[in-house]
Amino acid sequence: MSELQLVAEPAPLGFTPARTALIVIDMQRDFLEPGGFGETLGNDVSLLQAAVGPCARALAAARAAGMLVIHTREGHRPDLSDAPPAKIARGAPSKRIGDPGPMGRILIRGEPGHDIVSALAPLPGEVVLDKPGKGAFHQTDLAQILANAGSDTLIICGVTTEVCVHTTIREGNDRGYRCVALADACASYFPEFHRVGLEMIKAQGGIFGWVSDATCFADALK
Ligand code: C5J
Repeated sequence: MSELQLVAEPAPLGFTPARTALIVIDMQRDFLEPGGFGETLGNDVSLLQAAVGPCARALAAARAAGMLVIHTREGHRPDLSDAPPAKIARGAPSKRIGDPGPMGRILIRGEPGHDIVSALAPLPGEVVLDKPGKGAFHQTDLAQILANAGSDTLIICGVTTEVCVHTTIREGNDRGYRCVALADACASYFPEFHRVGLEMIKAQGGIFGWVSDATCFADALK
């Protein structure tokens, strides 16, 4: 497939599907469902539901186009050996990382809460990347996977806009990728942070990326 045009801000972006990856960030029960990490921090997790439908739309379009699809999950080893003490100790959550909760231990790999929500379950053959930090490049093999695939453009969606989505886009931009956030397929516990987070990406002529949405992405691939 040759170069396609994506409607985006601050400017349209040409992209080649064979050199583009869709990265779905942390659409896990721990962030989206009651009783998980997000709720222990005092958040209204229902606010993240808005991103599920648009993420599904983006996934369907990318899959139909045969694009590289990557799902990330934030979480830690059961023995917490990869969890920085400063991360575990942070704030005053109702439960800390590793504590037992209704969906198993909070933010621990292999527990039910660590799973991706069923509506966005990875298909066999799709990359599922476990990351201990906020960014998808930190302590993962994402850079190698993208290099092997010849990717130059990253279409990014998931949660939360101003934390794991932003960290991944900022580092992806520094590593030379053209990074696009799909606005409606991202969400935050803080609607204002979501709005301003998207503004930050595309300000100053696209200081570290582009902003589009799931419908524009799907339309570009039709
Ligand atoms: C957070 C994330 N918010 N996936 N993680 O801690 O954005």
